[in-house]
Amino acid sequence: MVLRTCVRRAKLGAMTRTATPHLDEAELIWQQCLFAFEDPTVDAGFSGLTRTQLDDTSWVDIVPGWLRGADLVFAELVARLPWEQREVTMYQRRLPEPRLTAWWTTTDGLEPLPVLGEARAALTRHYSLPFDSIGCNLYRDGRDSVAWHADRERYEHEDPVVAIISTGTPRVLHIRPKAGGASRTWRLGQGDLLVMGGACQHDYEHCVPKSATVEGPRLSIVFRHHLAAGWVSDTVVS
Ligand SMILES: O=C(O)CCC(=O)C(=O)O
Repeated sequence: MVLRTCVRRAKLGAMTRTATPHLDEAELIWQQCLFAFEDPTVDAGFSGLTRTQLDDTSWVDIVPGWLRGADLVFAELVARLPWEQREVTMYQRRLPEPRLTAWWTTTDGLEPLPVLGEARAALTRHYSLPFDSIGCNLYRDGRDSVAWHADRERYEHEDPVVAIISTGTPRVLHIRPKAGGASRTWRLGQGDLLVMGGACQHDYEHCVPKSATVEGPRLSIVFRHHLAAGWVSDTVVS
């Protein structure tokens, strides 16, 4: 109960912090509540991993609860990252993206939190790929979303692997074949890991839809590889 109250208060403080450029409420509450949390860590052994083959060449890995201490990571990242409001191209118009984003690559120095370094190292080992960028997405409530799209690094890499950790309020993520056909749905909760691989970014698209029933914020942490040298931060929505 103490933990839940601390997280809720830190979330509220953090979400309104734009008006308080100095010592904000989230930071104060946070310092008072640190004792209530376990240190965040990831399961470097990927126990509980299940792979779903979407077809012969595309797959999705899921590890429930891969990030432990996800509440703490959520509150720290909401409070500390330099959130930006980007624009997206939709229906040939530039519109505010319905979520906030913050980016990190290895060229920026240390990861925003040590556990993100741990996660990056574990993913790099497990998938034998140099994960070198972290994109964080803050869905403030159910009105925020990301529309159907495939990630742009498919233009650069044959089979990019994209790993997503979810924190905060659970949301669904859909994946559907670009050629048409049924979509698959995963409900991603606290600390769950979803990894898209194989030809997924070429042959499938994914989205986090708006939801009339979701009230709380969700923060996703997306790891990508081979991007530090030339990151393209725009999202094109189909
Ligand atoms: O937030 C998510 O789970 C998905 C993020 C995503 O698809 C993207 O940023 O390209």
